[in-house]
Amino acid sequence: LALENALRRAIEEDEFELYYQPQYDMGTGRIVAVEALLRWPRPDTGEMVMPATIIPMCEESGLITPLGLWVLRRACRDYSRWQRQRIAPPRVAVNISARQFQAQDLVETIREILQAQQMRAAQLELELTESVLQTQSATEQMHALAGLGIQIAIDDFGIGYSSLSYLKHLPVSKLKIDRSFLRGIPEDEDNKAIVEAVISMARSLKLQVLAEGVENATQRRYLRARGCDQVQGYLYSRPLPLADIEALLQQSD
Ligand code: G
Ligand code: G
Ligand code: NA
Ligand code: MN
Repeated sequence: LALENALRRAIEEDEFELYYQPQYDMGTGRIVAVEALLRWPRPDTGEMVMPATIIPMCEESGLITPLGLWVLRRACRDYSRWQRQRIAPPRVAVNISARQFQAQDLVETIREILQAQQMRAAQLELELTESVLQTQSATEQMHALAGLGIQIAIDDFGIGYSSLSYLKHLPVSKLKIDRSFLRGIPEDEDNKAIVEAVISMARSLKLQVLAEGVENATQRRYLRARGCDQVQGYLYSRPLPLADIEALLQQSD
């Protein structure tokens, strides 16, 4: 409860920050998107609180609604700034939690934010986990978002339990292979089988595929040889605070 109260105050006091991690096209080497990642530098302890702590607590308490809104607004505001500076990558990616996705007014809220920031829908990508995809209303909401032109990526792909057939019926543009499957690549036979299966399935379904958690050149060579489209990970860049991602975008221009 102490943490919950502190989080509530953190929203009011505007204490959260977004870090950004770039996603690269393997063919061109260019940045195709940056993913917004939530951080809370706690003023009282000096600790950097991570999403794994923040998000579950906010989902339980309902704080995810104002926090999720803050994240969307901030990410789009930053993107709009990059457009004015002429350093904007093709897209900004924002994580949406399951509970946040259930809100009935999400589509309208996103439409208003895009309009306020003069962003095209195609410049926003939402990262949803498989757990979001289970219900009829979620399916309708995804179609409404995709209808606006928003890109939808499935995050942490492979760790959920959902059947794969749903992918055929949903307006998804990208699969993000969960970083746990990159561990031990290419020696780990099980992970190798999973990564290759996802890449091949993505190709059959005409989806983009991105590998998360790429940490070394061996993994990079392996992924390139298997036809993975995009990569994200410490080999390329850690998640960076605003000033640092802006410097990186400037250099990559
Ligand atoms: O930044 P870090 O790698 O610790 O993030 C861990 C997880 O938290 C990631 O899988 C990411 O999807 C999730 N996450 C990060 N930022 C946000 C956010 O703003 N909202 C939601 N719902 N999840 C986030
Ligand atoms: O899947 P999710 O959206 O949670 O992924 C983003 C998280 O993964 C961030 O918290 C980020 O700090 C972390 N991350 C990003 N790149 C790497 C990497 O190369 N290795 C590891 N171990 N974690 C990474
Ligand atoms: Na994510
Ligand atoms: Mn992920």
